[in-house]
Amino acid sequence: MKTLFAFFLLLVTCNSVMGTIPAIPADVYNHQLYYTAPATIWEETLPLGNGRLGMMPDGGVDREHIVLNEISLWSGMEADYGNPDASRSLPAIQQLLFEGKNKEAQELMYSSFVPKKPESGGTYGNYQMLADLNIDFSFPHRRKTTSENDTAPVTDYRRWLDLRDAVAYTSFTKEGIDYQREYFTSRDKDVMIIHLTASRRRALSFSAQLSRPKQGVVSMLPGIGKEEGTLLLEGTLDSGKPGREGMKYRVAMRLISKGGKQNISAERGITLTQGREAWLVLSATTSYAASGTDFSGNRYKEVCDSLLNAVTQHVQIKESHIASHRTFYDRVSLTLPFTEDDVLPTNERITRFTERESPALAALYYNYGRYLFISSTRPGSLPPNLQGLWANGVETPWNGDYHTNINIQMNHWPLEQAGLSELYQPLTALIERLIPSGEETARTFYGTHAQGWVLHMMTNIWNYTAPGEHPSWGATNTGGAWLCAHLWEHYQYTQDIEFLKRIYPVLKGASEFFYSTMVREPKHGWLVTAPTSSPENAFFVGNDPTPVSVCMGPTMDVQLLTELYTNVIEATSILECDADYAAKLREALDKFPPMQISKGGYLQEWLEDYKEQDVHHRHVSHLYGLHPGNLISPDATPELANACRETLNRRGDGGTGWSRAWKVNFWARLGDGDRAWTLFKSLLYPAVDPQTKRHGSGTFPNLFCSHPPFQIDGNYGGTAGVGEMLLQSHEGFIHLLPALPKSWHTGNFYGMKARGGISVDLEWKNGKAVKAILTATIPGIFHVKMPEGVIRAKAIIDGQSNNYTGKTISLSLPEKGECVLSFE
Ligand code: FUC
Repeated sequence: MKTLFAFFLLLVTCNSVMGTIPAIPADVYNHQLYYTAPATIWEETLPLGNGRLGMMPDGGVDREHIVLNEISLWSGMEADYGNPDASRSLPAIQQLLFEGKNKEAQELMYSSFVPKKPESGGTYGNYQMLADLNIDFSFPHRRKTTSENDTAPVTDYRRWLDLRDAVAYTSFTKEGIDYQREYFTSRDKDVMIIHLTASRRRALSFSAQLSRPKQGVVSMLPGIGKEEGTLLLEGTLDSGKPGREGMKYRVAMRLISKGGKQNISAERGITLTQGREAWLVLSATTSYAASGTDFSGNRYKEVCDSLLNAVTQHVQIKESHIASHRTFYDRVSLTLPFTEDDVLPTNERITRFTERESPALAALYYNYGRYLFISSTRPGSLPPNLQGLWANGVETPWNGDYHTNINIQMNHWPLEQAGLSELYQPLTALIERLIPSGEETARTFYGTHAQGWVLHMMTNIWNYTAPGEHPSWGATNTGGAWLCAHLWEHYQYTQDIEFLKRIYPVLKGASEFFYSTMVREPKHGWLVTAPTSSPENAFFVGNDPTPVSVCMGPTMDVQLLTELYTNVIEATSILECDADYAAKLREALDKFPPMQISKGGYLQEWLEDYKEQDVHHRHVSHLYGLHPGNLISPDATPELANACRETLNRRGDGGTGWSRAWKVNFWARLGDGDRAWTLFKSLLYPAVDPQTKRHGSGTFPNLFCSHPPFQIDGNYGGTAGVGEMLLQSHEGFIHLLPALPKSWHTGNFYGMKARGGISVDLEWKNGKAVKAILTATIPGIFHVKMPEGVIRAKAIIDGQSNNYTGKTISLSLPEKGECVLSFE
């Protein structure tokens, strides 16, 4: 422990930022969460994960409680939700909408346009925690007592999470003995490890038990010969359908120790008496078949055993784990101005942030967002759900599912820019798996003329695509269209033609659904979606005091489908196919409604200038075109951009966690860095009320975003927001420092990616870009907007130098070609 501490101090004193504030320590605080006491709530514990397995240790001294997760552990099962009443009632619903009778249309939907069975509970299922691991310690010269009676003082307590290494630690001293625990979830060996040490012989004694609030049976497998025994926790979740078994899971734990005496029993778990060093090794599997991995039948048991065996032979796998994590984590770096508050424990840093500026907290948040993403998914796994990978109960809020009217999308916003491109695979695979179900839903809900596939506003691992059970929020049917924007984005960043070929049928199928089902509204003859809703917001029709949500052609649908059609058209031209279909889409696009500005000066959310029920509503769906879409910008559409500003001012700077995160991105796209920073501060507002301990919107002590409750989308949205403040590339050019807050006056980043296949490093001083290095991953011509405040730029490519003074710098780069840009 002492050595580790010394190393830590060395890092603190050696690093300084760009030489500007030498007295202030340093880069280590950009990559570390740390605390001086054990966690008292789960949202203070430290998340670890390898994209499939997760654990969150609380660092308790007498009892360590660790919640374990496995990303595919869901109750429920695949089921048929097709409701034939839906397509039969569709013409009547549309007619009511044409007549302005939205309330009547919504009522008719309640009785007909709903899934055959209610999707919450039942077969829809929910994401569940895997298990609780409790480790009870006894310390030398004392019998194990309750913590109240145990008066031996604990000194030098510290627990921390190193984001660079993806390893968490707890260390403390008790009765002159140093104890240290080290936790990590190995990426390459696919196991969870807890490494425990004591500085004195025979000082380490504990008993480790596995349990689960329900559906968990503990048993043990005795070791053979010298091999240690294995503790097992197994169970079968509810399928939601009587007589059908749900998903099976198995957790296995083994102890390897140096010194001491081991014992294992189903009743007492695994115990170690008077040891000095020990490793608890855990693995888990479920019977869910993801991406070709066959865990059906008993195969999952074999997989679990072989994993454990592999590890018992190689307990020292920390180094390879760190190396593997760093291949992702080290791709990007960000440094922002430090202040003296940055050395505080993370919980105090968050509290202090309400009083004083601390730009480096944004760098930590950005790094934490990248860390969480790397930890919560990986190719072959599932995408991060509403809580990423981490859930601490068997009933997870909103079923811990994949909401598709903002949440799963926001989860993926930071990904490409942060250079984690291959982590798109789980989302891509999830979308592809949804298609057969989405085709079925298209036909049963919208009629036999409906082509392609549709996904409404939520899904799960069981390929759910039907509308939600309450049409007021469940009618939105552009979830799939929005996900297609992500597939397109991946293509834009990577320019990978093979990927485009693979996803073209997905995009085309999504567009075919809308092409075959959109209708002409009677007033202007515009082509619109009907019925649908603007996610979760409600409005009043005329003087009717009843709020209603069901409508035709809300602005968000128009924007999403404009992009979807445009992307399909572009794909047909790149892939040289389907020219006739592209021509039809072009014709349809001409009949879409325009984006409208309301009489109040804000961007209109619906086709009509309805009064909304809640002016502060968390969803700001109609600004999709500003972010993450690319239909509105201060340069290209100044009037619409201004209307967006009015909308945001009216909505206010509060909202749920993810809503605040989205607003950071909106203001970054509007080029207002200081306002984006204000919203970031609102996102970081301490979520736990110090007096009542109740949870509000903002950020928990472990930097998890609070909706409330914990929802990870806000973390990913906020991470994307920090990126958007520093680098944008959605308008056909690279925009350096598009929304720099005044307090971020000096800093640097490297490794951020821009669309077109390019990597960007940048250094800035006193609010002005100084030097950039652009590296092309594929050859091309890249346009860079002259950064704010810069008069002249010099570009050096391959020893050749060129000077620029205009508005844009155009660079032709070969593959791996590098350009060094200096700015004056
Ligand atoms: C959306 C939001 C809610 C919540 C839920 C999981 O429907 O409107 O605020 O985030 O997803």
